[in-house]
Amino acid sequence: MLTVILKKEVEGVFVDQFYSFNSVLFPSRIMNASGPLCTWEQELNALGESASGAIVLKTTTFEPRAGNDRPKYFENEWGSINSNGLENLGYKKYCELIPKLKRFNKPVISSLSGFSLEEFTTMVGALDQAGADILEINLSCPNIAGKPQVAYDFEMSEKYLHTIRSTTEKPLWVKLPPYFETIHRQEMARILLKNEVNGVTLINSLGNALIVDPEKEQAVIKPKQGLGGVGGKYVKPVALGNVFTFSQELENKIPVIGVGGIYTGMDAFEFFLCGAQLVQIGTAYKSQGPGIFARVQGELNELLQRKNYARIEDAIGKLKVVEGEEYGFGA
Ligand code: RRO
Repeated sequence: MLTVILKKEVEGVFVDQFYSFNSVLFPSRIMNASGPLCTWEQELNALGESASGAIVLKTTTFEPRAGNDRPKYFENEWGSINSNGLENLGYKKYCELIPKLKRFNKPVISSLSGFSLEEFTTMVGALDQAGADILEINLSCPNIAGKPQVAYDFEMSEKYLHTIRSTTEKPLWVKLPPYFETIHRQEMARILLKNEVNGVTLINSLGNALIVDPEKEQAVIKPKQGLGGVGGKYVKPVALGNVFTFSQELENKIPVIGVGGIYTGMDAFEFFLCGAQLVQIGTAYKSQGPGIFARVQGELNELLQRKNYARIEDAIGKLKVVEGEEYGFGA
């Protein structure tokens, strides 16, 4: 097995208008999150034509899936809830699409989730062969009834990642759910380091949450009695906390990809301050479409200029601790 060696000094370097991560060149640090508007060929082409720094595909499964019953998506001013249920074309179809997506000259990141370890390894082998630049192992889909998220089972996560790592030389990212205890973040960071993963995407939606319509006195989505994964503004502080702790625990050996509540350049900046090297946009991309990537990039550039940062690298991981009493009682 060839181990992709991550050296702090080569990660995130800006080379000829591209950022290099895992020896893969990204035209921007801002891209779509796996989930919204990245299932069908037309949506993937639109991402290719947009300013998104990569084309991240909807999590694929072994077999094609129609997903859960509708209505399975709802959005309000604070964010979204989904119970998509892994609606996707199945990995064989994505293996056909990936070579075509290479014409856009940006990384093609294939997200996948197996219902068994064998399904994972078969798909990893095929998507690697098809030309995916990075494989994002989704251990955190919250919406399959009776299938708990693998990432909340540390023993199983370790077993899965160990085996998957030995089946491919391609960069492996792992998509994780939010963790709420420091010790859980530390334990998962240890597993990621031990199994030589190359990126960690934080966070998936906040699982098994509920949004209620008080007028109709009912849940806003249908599957699983209305329970689903929440994203958007609702989850940004949870995402930032996870990004911050994981960045510290991983000591820059594994880049963190931040996701959860990015609507503006300022939101993206907060993720970079907390240690994210790259960021992804989910809920806001779904409601605003592919134009969002250029807008957020433009806002970030303006913000950096206003704050006298020559480049975003200078702000990454630079979150300060509070000194004095600026945020004390009465502030
Ligand atoms: O398809 C989904 O229901 C879904 C997935 Br795979 C995921 O990873 N996260 C999410 O919020 N929804």
